[in-house]
Amino acid sequence: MSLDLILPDSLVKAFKTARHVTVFTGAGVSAESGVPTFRDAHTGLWARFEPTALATPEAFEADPALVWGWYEWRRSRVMRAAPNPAHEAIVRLARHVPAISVVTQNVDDLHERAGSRSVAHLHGRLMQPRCFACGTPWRYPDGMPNEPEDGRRVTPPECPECAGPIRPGVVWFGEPLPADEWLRALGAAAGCDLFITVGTSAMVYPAAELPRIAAGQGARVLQINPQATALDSLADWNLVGAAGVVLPALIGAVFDDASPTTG
Ligand code: BV8
Ligand code: ZN
Repeated sequence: MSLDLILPDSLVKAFKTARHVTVFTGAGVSAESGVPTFRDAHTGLWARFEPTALATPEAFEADPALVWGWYEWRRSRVMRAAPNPAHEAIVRLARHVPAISVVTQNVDDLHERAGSRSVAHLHGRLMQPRCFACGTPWRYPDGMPNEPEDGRRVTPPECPECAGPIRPGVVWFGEPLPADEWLRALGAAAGCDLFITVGTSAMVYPAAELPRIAAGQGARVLQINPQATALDSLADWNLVGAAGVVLPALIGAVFDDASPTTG
């Protein structure tokens, strides 16, 4: 579906004069790929659990099969998904600006599958599991996990080094962010002159600090989200709509670089 966007001149100018653009994404950017947003991911077996309660080391210790099952269900959805026009538009944007940084809260690999390079994953990567006890990296067997629609408990595999349980390569609540990725994200927020926040409710910290750090450093802030968020008042521009529709139309309109889907 193509969208004829009426863009404020100030926004077009901000894009055309940008030296360094930082794109900050959340679950909403993967929603149109069929990957449930964090709030939508607790259906079926997990419906009676708060996602912020499930995504904790305590929940994994209390019931490893429940939590591992949840992540196998989410991994099966991510592996069946494909990047959408929002992911692709971010790749195209990189061609039109001197410098771009992509910082995501998403644990899926759709930015990379679309072609984005050196994406900072603040909350880890679903595809990089490791041992809960000794930290030894582990590799999933090839092939798609075949998880029932409503999910099921799955006993975590055993670590070949210490026989401890394998855990998903994500950052759980109460756990620190990976220092190198966080430092890269801080640099991207502090060093950009245009900060684009796409598809995030900006409720989880310290990630949600990044838009404020960017604005505090004088960057202009563009928000793309179909719903209101805590960033509405911080943003210089709020484009209300789905990322997979608004982003390609925006890049098409500003840089006359229409994607195959908006031609
Ligand atoms: C830590 C990985 C310390 C796992 C995730 C300050 C204040 C208050 C609380 C805290 C604070 N500092 C720390 C905390 C505690 C906590 C926190 O923030 N709690 C919240 C709930 C208040 N933070 C932590 O625990 C962090 N760690 O602080 O450690 C420490 C330091 C040193 C030593 C020891 C400890 C770790 C946080 C990371 C948790 N892991 N993910 C997993 O995925 O299972 S967070 C997870 O939830 C996601 O990664 C993401 O960050 C968040 C979900 O948010 P969104 O991505 O925005 O998704 P959501 O569903 O909320 O919204 C979707 C949005 O998209 C909506 O706005 C919707 O309108 C929009 N949308 C929908 N469709 C579309 C769309 N937009 C565009 N297009 C569409 N089509
Ligand atoms: Zn181990």
